[in-house]
Amino acid sequence: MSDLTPGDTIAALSSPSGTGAVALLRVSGPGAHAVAALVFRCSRRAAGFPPRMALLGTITDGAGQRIDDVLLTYFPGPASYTGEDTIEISCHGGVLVTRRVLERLFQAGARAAGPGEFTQRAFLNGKLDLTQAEAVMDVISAQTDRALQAAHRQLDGALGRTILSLRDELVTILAHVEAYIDFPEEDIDPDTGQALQERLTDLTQRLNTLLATADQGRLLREGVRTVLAGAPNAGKSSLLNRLLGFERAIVSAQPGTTRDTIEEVLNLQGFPLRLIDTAGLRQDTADMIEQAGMTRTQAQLNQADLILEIVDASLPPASRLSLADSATARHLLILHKSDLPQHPAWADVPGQSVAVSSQTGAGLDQLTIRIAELISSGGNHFEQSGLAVNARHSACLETARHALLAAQAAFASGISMEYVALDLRLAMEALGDIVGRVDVEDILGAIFSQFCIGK
Ligand SMILES: Nc1nc2c(ncn2[C@@H]2O[C@H](COP(=O)(O)OP(=O)(O)OP(=O)(O)O)[C@@H](O)[C@H]2O)c(=O)[nH]1
Ligand SMILES: [Mg+2]
Repeated sequence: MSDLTPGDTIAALSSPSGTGAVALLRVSGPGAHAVAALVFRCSRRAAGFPPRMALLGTITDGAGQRIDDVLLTYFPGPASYTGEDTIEISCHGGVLVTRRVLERLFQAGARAAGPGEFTQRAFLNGKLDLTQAEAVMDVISAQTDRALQAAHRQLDGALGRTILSLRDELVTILAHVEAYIDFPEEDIDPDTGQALQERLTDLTQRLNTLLATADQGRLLREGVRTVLAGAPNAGKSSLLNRLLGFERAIVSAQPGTTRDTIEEVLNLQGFPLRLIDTAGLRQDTADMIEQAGMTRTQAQLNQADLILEIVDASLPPASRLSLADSATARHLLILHKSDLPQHPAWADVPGQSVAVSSQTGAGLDQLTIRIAELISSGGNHFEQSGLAVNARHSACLETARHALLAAQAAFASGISMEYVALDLRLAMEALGDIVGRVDVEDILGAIFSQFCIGK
């Protein structure tokens, strides 16, 4: 049927499976054009497939019978998303019709694409660096404007450029160090030594600044795990409903109403807040289901980024939350039911607190501001650069930082420069891993361009 090498050309449904007005299918690889020629009929076909022009036509089966009327666009490589010849087909968005079109593409010689394979090819063909490839998924999964902006900055290559500039600096330093290895008889004069140390310190500082954005990056990508916790009847579910703006959880005057955890996402000033309502915590229940609920509450507290501790401030303080296991989470005390007279014992509780009424809505604006402040704390570096590294970048940056510190220590101790160079190379590799580019040629190029060997 087709003379294509199997496996070279991939095809997949790029829009969600299910029913919709239109579905988009993509084919990428050296055989894309041939696949299109085989399956597509159109009155203008005699003119071939003009690049980047949508053609209205028909996908036909092997016997020439119509499968669907579609729009087909041909993107010759390298000016395509993957860098390869690509065709995009917009067909009707039915489950059966998309399946038939896809089957026809396979019949014509394409194979089913694996997850992320189009973007992987874009990376392998140098259209994107690794951070940009990751940002594609960040854009798709962004839930708030702030998360989307951060993803777009990374997709534009901002993080990749920052990493490469750090790496370039490292290459230059390494080139100097290598020169001393090549000419060991020449001692490093104190000024040069001092300058090298300063450059290493500065570089470490820049790594630290990037590493400090990891927290914001995680909160933007995964959402802020915000746990509403407190004694039964404190009004946790009422506050959840109030914040969401609809009646998500059951509210009742009976303590122990919420048994299971309930999770909903809220956009709070651009931060995706994963609000988690929990079963109220109390000592004296014999109810097995309520106890199971409380175990879940504790598990949620242990994983929380932010704990909103809710108390009924019209009553005297009873037992407060024990937050020993959640030491890393930010914490805010909510003096709830502020529409009722406050019990005097709450007047001077230590720590941050906000008075709120879910019944009247009083204090909600203040609560929103305080939550945003708590989430943004430590986010200065993110605000300044708009960059937010993910867990993978963070691990590579940590490796680079350790290697740089080791290089500095080796340099200060006066042992052979070979050891310094070894650590610098490790740091360089770790940075290269972030963007997916590791190249020894870089060092050689820097050595020969900066040093005159005949001198
Ligand atoms: N006056 C007043 N009553 C409130 C307020 N918020 C909640 N309540 C009442 O407090 C009671 C308990 O509310 P819930 O939201 O179910 O409390 P909860 O903390 O989720 O309770 P459990 O799920 O049992 O742990 C209900 O009778 C609510 O109407 C408030 O702001 N002011
Ligand atoms: Mg509840």
